[in-house]
Amino acid sequence: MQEYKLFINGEWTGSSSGEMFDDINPATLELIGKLHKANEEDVKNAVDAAEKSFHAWSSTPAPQRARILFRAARMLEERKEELSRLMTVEMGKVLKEARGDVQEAIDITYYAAGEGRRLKGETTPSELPDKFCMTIRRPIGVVGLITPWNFPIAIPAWKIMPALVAGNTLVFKPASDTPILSIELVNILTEAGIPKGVLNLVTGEGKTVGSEIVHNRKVRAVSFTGSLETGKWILGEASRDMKKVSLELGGKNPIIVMDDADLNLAIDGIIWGAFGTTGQRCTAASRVIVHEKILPSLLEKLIGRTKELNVGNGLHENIDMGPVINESQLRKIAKYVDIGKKEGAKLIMGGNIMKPLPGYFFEPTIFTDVSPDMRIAQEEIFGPVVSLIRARDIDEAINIANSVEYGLSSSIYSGNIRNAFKAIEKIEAGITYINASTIGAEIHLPFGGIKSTGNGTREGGTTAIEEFTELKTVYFDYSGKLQKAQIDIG
Ligand code: UN1
Repeated sequence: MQEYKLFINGEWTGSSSGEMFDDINPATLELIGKLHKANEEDVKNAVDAAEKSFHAWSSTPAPQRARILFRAARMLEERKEELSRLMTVEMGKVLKEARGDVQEAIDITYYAAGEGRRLKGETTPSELPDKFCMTIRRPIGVVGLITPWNFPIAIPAWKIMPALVAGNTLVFKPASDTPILSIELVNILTEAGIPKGVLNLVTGEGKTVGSEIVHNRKVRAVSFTGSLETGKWILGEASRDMKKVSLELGGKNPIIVMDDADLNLAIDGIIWGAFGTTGQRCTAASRVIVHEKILPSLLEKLIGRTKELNVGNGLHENIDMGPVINESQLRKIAKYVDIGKKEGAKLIMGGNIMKPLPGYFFEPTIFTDVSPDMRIAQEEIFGPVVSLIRARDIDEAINIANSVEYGLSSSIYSGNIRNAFKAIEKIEAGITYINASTIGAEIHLPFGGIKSTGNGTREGGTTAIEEFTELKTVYFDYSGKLQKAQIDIG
């Protein structure tokens, strides 16, 4: 069985505890690798290595840093199919989606590399003569990255690539359910030429590895994608040291379907948003808010289409929906189905763990008669469960959409421009799709949410550069005399 070590200061290193943990294929329950379990001491070593390498890396011209990323992007492209297969084996998502995940990593790597020749600040006039004003971008320093398992290579790449091109050095903790893909990513970046100490990888538990990253005084920023509960804890702890924190947390994303919608198009979007990636996206469509006039016909079509979904091992090309990631997620989903039934929602399809299959499979599940305040309509389930909620008109639909604590993605299906613009303006979310599902964000646009979904940062696009840089304001006075702003004028 292959063993995977930690990557500290350019060396693959055994953990100081000597402990290991297993990486399991969620579709077959086969062991696919053994990982070294880092402890606090390992993280300290990784942070020290990142700190030592910061001066040289941040002094390297950004276009030169970017050349390494361009090389890494080409290597990712060459290895796309192999990495995609590995992803399906390690994480369970179907092969087509795994290819999309790797493609997203390729795209963000090229995009971030392009930023090496931009990293723009701005220039502006001064209120005084012979004085020049501008802003420049500086790296933050040692940055801690903590990533989830649902996008095993795309989300690490969203964070790593902009952080590197901006000149930061990194301590990266991947999710314990999908560490091997992260190790492959680190291998690629190292082979592409990232110098030793600049990118360090520590695998292990949140309560030791994650906690040390969050508490270590030398770490100046933490970027985390994961649960609301962990995000709140990180924000509380890290802010005591005034660390810069960026959080991408949960979602309870609605699709509104109005009575003037193209119903077949809406059904396509619901199926894709609710059951794509087995519902395990923070952008997953877990609520469908339907105009009451079309509810019966929508339901009939939705049931028909859901019945056609093939659930199984995502390595087979005919499979539409793979397993969930692990046993505790499986139990959590089953628990929410029970909660929904007890709350009085009507379970009309699915609701069960698929026992005959060896892996962690759950049936595509549909609830109707869901009222907006039920727990299944409020809390993130992160599985293939969708709740249908009735609405009388657009205003009620938008009120229901906004009645949750999250605000990541949202969608409306309607042929009416007024409905679409109302949704654009009034839905409380970081992302709104018109006549498209809630998932499938493109990497060159800002990604993130409002309310409990995050703390205001956005990943993707140039906003990712903002996440990983500090602005410095520069005043350059070439008058040769003391000039007093706000005093010498006016
Ligand atoms: C996530 O689920 O954490 O838009 C991010 C999407 C993906 C990103 C999801 N590209 O669905």
